[in-house]
Amino acid sequence: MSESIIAKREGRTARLRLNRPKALHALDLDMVQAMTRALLEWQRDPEVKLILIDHAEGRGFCAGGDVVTIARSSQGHGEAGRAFFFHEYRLNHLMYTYPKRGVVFMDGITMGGGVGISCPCKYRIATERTVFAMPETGIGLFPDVGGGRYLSRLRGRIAQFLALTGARLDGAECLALGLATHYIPSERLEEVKRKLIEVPEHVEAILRAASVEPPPARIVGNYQIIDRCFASDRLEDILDCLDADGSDWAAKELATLRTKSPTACKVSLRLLVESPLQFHFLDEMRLEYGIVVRMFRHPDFIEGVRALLIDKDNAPRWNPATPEGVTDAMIDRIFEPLPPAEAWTPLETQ
Ligand code: QUE
Repeated sequence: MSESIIAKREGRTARLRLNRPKALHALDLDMVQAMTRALLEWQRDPEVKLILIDHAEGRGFCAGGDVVTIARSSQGHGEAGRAFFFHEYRLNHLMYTYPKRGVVFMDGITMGGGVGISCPCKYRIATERTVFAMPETGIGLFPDVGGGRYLSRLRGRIAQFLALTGARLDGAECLALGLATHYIPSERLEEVKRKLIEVPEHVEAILRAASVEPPPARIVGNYQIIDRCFASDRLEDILDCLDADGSDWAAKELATLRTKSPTACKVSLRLLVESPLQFHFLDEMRLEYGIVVRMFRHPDFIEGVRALLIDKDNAPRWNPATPEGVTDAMIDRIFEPLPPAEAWTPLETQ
């Protein structure tokens, strides 16, 4: 049993605590499998009324997936990458279709894989420490773990903005966008968790009573410019619009976008066109898995992880280096369905 997940029944509440503090609780394959095993057991247990998800002592909540290990192994046969994403997406799908209510405490950094285990929960708690982002285009990936679905359901063109720039949202912004359901000061969380464990049936009343009015959500003031500059599904149009805008905001976002992988940006834009056409979450996961199998062996992923997480020089050399260098045919190939024998499938034991 993995120590990096603490899975424990506490009365009629079942608790999953992420416990890999030295990697900001980033998910590795062991953690994904430990969470899956626990959830499958609790699904069958009529005594379990509520799932509580949080992180153990120290900074949280979950920085993403264990991309350093995957990037290192992807230069070989790539089996470790395939296995990780396959099982991570199975966990995401299990949570999305789970028959019991979940409460997640996004009390700190909640990025990538952390978003994938938060968004399926019915109750999503933001605090003054929440930092929510899908930053994958910075390492040559795209907003996966269901990101295509969660982002594309947000208002206006927020999805394109968040997916391309990897912009960080605070707790108040998460609440305004509906990514969080409650805003609770972090100093109240211990008491809230204690009450949830005491009377899980009262989850809604407990969360409502502990919620406070958040500070103003800054992103609301940028809705108009986001909708205008990110209106197109073509990366080149978005860059042109930001360039022509002339505002400080647009200049800053343009500079950010230029640091991202052009291939990953185009893949993300295409995903946000395709995701709303996916009927079931299962279809979304199958689509994303096909893409990620191509992307985690693309040189941009290995280079992005090197530049941002290993060498930390923040100077990735993308290939192709410019949006014009990434053709529609290249993106088409990344979106081709996998052969049936290699395709993603959900857990069968539900
Ligand atoms: C994009 C990502 C990740 C990221 C940075 C990105 C990601 C991830 C981490 C991360 C951060 C700190 C750690 C760690 C991992 O950073 O998925 O182990 O200590 O896990 O731009 O997708």
